[in-house]
Amino acid sequence: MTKNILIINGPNLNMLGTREPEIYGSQTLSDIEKLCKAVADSLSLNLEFCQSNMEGKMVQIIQDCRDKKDVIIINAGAYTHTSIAIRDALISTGLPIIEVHMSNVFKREEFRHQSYISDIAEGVICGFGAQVYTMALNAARKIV
Ligand code: DHK
Repeated sequence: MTKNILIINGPNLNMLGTREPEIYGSQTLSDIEKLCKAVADSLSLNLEFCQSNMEGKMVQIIQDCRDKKDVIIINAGAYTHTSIAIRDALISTGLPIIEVHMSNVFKREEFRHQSYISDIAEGVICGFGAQVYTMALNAARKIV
């Protein structure tokens, strides 16, 4: 049966393309979505791709994954480093989680080294730009 994957993006990731391109590259979120859809198709995965700047909206989207998705891939943006609510929502789904970051957060400010998601994730991929999303899709294919 086809597996269902959610890729959820947090705050400011809608600004990709113009936002600090030296860190995040020049691709827009829509470019990345198209790339992910193509890779998901090639892996026979059913993909939903979304973004929100709002923590509560992200919590709701994550809660709604229960019994509907098989893996959640999340780039929670800055909420990675602050949000116990998103952590608790991810745990409540009981689903495998893959955490991604486009930048290598460990080469950056110390506050980005802390994550409320890493210790509940199957794995963490960071530092390879837009490719982290396609790497995560390949990893998702292997764990479900
Ligand atoms: C994206 C963000 O918006 C930051 O707040 C994180 C992450 C890093 C990324 O690298 O994709 O610290």
